[in-house]
Order: sequence, then structure tokens, then C-alpha cells
Amino acid sequence: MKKVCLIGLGCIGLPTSCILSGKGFKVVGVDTNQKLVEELNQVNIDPLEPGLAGLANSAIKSGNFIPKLSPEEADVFMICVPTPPTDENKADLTYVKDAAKSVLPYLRKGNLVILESTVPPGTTEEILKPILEKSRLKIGNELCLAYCPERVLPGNILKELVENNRIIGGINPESAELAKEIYQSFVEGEIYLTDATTAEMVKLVENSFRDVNIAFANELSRICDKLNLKIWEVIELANKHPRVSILKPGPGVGGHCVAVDPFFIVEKAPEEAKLIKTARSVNDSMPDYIVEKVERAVKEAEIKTPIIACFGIAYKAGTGDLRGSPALKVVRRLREKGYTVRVCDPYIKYFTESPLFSLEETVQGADCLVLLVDHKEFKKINPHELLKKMRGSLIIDTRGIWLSNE
Ligand code: SAJ
Repeated sequence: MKKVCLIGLGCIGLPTSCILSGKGFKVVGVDTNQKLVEELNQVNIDPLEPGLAGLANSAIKSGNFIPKLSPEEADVFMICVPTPPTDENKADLTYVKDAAKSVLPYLRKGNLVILESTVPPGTTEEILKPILEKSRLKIGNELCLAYCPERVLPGNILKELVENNRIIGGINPESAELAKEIYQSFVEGEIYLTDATTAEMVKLVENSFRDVNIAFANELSRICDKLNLKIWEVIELANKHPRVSILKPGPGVGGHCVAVDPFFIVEKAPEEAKLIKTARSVNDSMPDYIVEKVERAVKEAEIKTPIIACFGIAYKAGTGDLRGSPALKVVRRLREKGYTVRVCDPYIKYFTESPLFSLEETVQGADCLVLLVDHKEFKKINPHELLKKMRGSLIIDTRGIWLSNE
């Protein structure tokens, strides 16, 4: 198998195309976004992911990676398109279905189709397979079909795409084995084979595990507030137990993965997925909870027209990604309530909603400082130095980067 046609040049498809082309595959990368394809072909992209622009530029210059608007014949077809949640938090599989239909005319005997997008369990069997059967090729025999989820950490994608273990689920064992040949070309981690539906479920379980554990930490933080206990001390000491590792509370769960994937399990088993569903509502309640804490603090301090300084609006530390950011939800809700809110975030390059201030400008004369993202740049600041610049003396550290040092 020498030629790959990869559909979806997003945060997974683009780095995967670059890595495969660097391993000698001819990769035709297909995306419907004409501007993206043009920018890629003009070899000038500036994606969020560190190192990706350079890798993409050299992949394109090598001639082994060809960004295009439409598919063509290949040995392997990889589908890496988004699966956004609908308003009812169900998986919107439109892009997956469209991608599958777009490759139908190019499928030939002996080809392999791999779905990488995060999908509800059963999608490969029940949705993708019937579409591919329209090729009149016998699925699992003349046309192999597998599912292989990604598990890379945004901000560390290029490293983790190579180092992480991979789970490959085949529509049958032959399909899983054939797909393994592709991933073996660049994966240094272990490769584990199973069936397609199990592999789909494994991906969702990984992120649901994280979401439930973050919800536990967030619920603990609310309980400790009520009991006037220091959550950071409680977690630090509980984690001294050899088999306890409680995660960190915060203003909520952002990103387009951990905050979404658990719903794809709830969709398939709404009666049984009670804890998973409750964890989602605990995490999604945190932005409002933080806003209530700020309101209570400024009212108790009887500050008439408070100026609120917010440190961070990205969805997590070390990134400028705003997708689903709980910090941004807090800022927006405070503004909706009429508060003057100044924001600084060293990772955000483009923010059209309001001006971004420098750290000094943000705290200057502020009454309440709310730490929303634990960027390392904020960690090294001494909050007592900030207080000297502020008008008020309220600090709400939602990530415990300063309070835990008290
Ligand atoms: N968060 C907390 N407290 C914590 C950990 C995280 O509040 O203790 C918050 C973060 O601030 C962020 C959100 O949760 O808003 C998600 O951040 P994350 O670091 O947990 O996850 P992502 O979305 O950046 O990446 C996750 C990873 N999944 C797991 O760790 C199980 C990654 O491996 C996946 O590949 C990725 O989702 C994905 O694309 O599915």
C-alpha cells in the first residue's frame, strides 16, 4: 500500500498526512475548505500546533503530500473529519457520511478504508459499512474497513501521533491486520487489535473517564467552598494515598473532545450512562458557578462598579485554542451581567470580541482578579505583587496555582 487518500485536513488529518508522507507514502490530502487547500499549496500555514507548519511545508515541497479539494484513487482511504455535537448533544455524522460518499467512485478491489473520527459505538458497522457497500465491493474481503481513534493531546500532537499506543478495530480481523500495516509505518507505541465497535467505544471511554474524574474534582471544590475548606489542600493530602489521584478543579471542561465525547455514549445508552451524564452537567455548571463566586465576592466587598481582571481565556493551559473554553464562558457571562472585564492571555493571537490587555494593564486598578487558565506565565507571578497594582484585594484562583502555594 503506497498511496493514501486522507479526507479532512484538520487537527488530526493534517499532521497524519505529513507524518505518512514523511514515511514515503504518497498522500493526497482532501478538504472542502478551499482557502485551507490554497494556503497549504502556497506552503504558508500557521496552525496552532507547534512544529506542524514546518512539517507541512516540507511534506508539500517533497511532493509526497498533495492537498486537494477532491479525492482520487488510492490504496488506503482515511477519514478524519469532525463529528460535532448537535443541539441535543448527539453526534452529527454528516461529514463522515459525506466523506464516505465522496470516495465511493474511487474505491477499487483490495483497498482499505479507515475511519479515525470520534463516533458513537456502532457507527462503522451501521453507518459507514452500508454506504461503502454501494461500491459493490464485498466489505471485509474486497474492501477492508477499520476504525482507529486518535488520542493525541492537543499541543503535543506530532509527538503523540508517533509515541502513543493505538487501538485498531476491524470490521473483521483481516481489516484490522491490513490497517495495522499502515500504522506500523509510523507508530512507535504498541498497536492493539480488536473489532470496530469496541475501538469506537474505547475512544469514548478514555475521554469519559477523564470527564468523570474532572467532575469529581469540580464537585469536591463546590463542597469545600460550602464547608469553608481549602480544596487544594484536601486534594493534595488525599493524593498522598498510594491509590488516589484526584484531578484538578477548574472553571469547567473545554476543548472539543472531553466535553463532547461522553455524550456519544449517553446517546447509545441513555438509561445506563447516568454517572457519565451527571459528570457532564457538573462540569458544564462550573462557568456559572465561578460567575456566582465573583458576584458574591464583589457584592460582599460592597464594590459599586467593580473592574474585574481575568487571567486567561483559552480552554486550557499552554494553548491559544478557544474551542469550548469555560474561561471564555465566564468572561462573556460577567460582561452580560454588566461588569467591566479586562482580559489577558499570552497564548491568544486573534480575539475579535474585545481588546486583550497586557498583564499589567489587566490588573491596574482592578477590584477583583480571576485566574481562569493555569498558563505557566501566570504560575510564576507572585499574586501579592499583583495586589499592589489593584484597587481592590479580591483574588479568585479557579486553578489553584496561587492558593495551593499559600
Ligand atoms: N481539565 C480540568 N482539570 C483537570 C484536567 C483537565 O479542569 O485536572 C480541563 C482542561 O482545563 C480543559 C479540559 O479539561 O478545559 C480538557 O483538557 P484535557 O487536557 O483533559 O484534554 P484535551 O481535550 O486537551 O485532550 C483530551 C485527551 N484525552 C485524555 O486525556 C483522556 C487526549 O488524549 C485526547 O486525544 C483528546 O482529548 C481528544 O482529542 O480526544
